[in-house]
Amino acid sequence: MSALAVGALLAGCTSSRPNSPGSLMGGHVDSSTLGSMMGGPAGYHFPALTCAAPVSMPGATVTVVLADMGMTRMMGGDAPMGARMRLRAAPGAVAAGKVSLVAENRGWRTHELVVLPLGQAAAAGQRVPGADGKVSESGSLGEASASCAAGSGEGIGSGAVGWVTLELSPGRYELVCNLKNHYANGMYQELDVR
Ligand SMILES: [Cu+2]
Repeated sequence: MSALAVGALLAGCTSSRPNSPGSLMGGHVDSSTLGSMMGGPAGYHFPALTCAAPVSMPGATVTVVLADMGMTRMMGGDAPMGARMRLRAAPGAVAAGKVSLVAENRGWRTHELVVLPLGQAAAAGQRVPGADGKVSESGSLGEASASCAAGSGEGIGSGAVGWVTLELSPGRYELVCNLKNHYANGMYQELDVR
């Protein structure tokens, strides 16, 4: 292997770590970082948000952007395998205690945010969905799946925001969207709590 190829591999390695620990402070995401979180001008649409989470929420705030490359708000939550969709959380690491997760659905389909424990040897994205296109939610610590409201519901509609405040112990967690085929289509990211 040439030195050039090694350099390219190393560069690829360092630039493909979306789960590397971020700042322990704050969770605000401005529009410029939103673009990079979503991978740049890759065809993702950003419909305007129709509501917002409470201005002041307990503990550290993690902003989770849910997005897809759908074409219309009438698509609902079901997605075929291979549909392009993403879940991006920032910061990727927070202090233990109260953690407020704010899930912004910037996609055209319905999405949700579920917080699952991540085992010592596991990595985000390794869960195997069942025949229903969903992964097991065993051990779930909570979810934001209501439109313009806290806690669980019928899913976060396109352009809506859902939020939840959880008490998280130090450890590794996996943020997932568990609507049919969404996990397999890439809607997961590790969250580290210290
Ligand atoms: Cu989803």
